[in-house]
Amino acid sequence: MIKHRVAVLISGNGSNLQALIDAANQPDYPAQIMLIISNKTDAYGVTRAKNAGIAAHVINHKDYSTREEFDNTLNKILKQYSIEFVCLAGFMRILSDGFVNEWRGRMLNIHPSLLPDFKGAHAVRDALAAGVKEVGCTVHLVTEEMDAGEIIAQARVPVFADDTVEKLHNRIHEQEHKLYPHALKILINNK
Ligand code: 4DW
Ligand code: GAR
Repeated sequence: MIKHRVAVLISGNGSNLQALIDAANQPDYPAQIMLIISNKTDAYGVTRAKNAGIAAHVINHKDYSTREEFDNTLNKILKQYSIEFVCLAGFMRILSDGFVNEWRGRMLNIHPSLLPDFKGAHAVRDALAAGVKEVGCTVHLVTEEMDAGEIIAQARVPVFADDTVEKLHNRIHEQEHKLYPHALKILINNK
């Protein structure tokens, strides 16, 4: 079994990172998480990486004067680790066109809605406010345009009358943690 080299980019809790780490620890899963990069020093996902014995780098975007400089540092580290695929998992920095171009077709993102519905940074809140009866999550290829790349996989989640944003997002998370490893495997097997 060839295990392809994957990096996960995070900015926060990293529950999707944890799902990818756990999936990659299965001997028959076609990927190994080699590297985590966070743009936030206090992201709990960094602790998850250390607990899993996976290399973790924190690159604070405030240390760079332009997005391109930040992205170039990101790219240098990815190349140092011979990374083949990048997974954005709660990574909240917009990546420049040059970086997206370099990783076109090899970089995934997970979004907590059934794209193309509810794009943007407040998808769960917007879906709840819209009163829809069903939401979900989407794994898609990353492009210059936000939340717009080719969809790799989606999962549906019911909305209940007494749902709060937190309760609904937790129900979506449960599906995300199954969807992301499944979607990454699809991408790797299609390459
Ligand atoms: C995404 C889209 C917009 C923002 C944050 C996340 C989805 C995934 C993603 C991250 N970086 C990306 C994507 C993407 O789909 N395509 C590209 N880059 N090219 C967003 O608006 N982030 C803002 C900052 C938020 C923060 O730091 O808290 C921003 O201005 O970067
Ligand atoms: C996930 O729910 C993911 O769908 C969402 O951030 C959360 C990260 O959680 N992504 C976006 O909203 C992108 N616009 P995690 O840090 O526990 O994986």
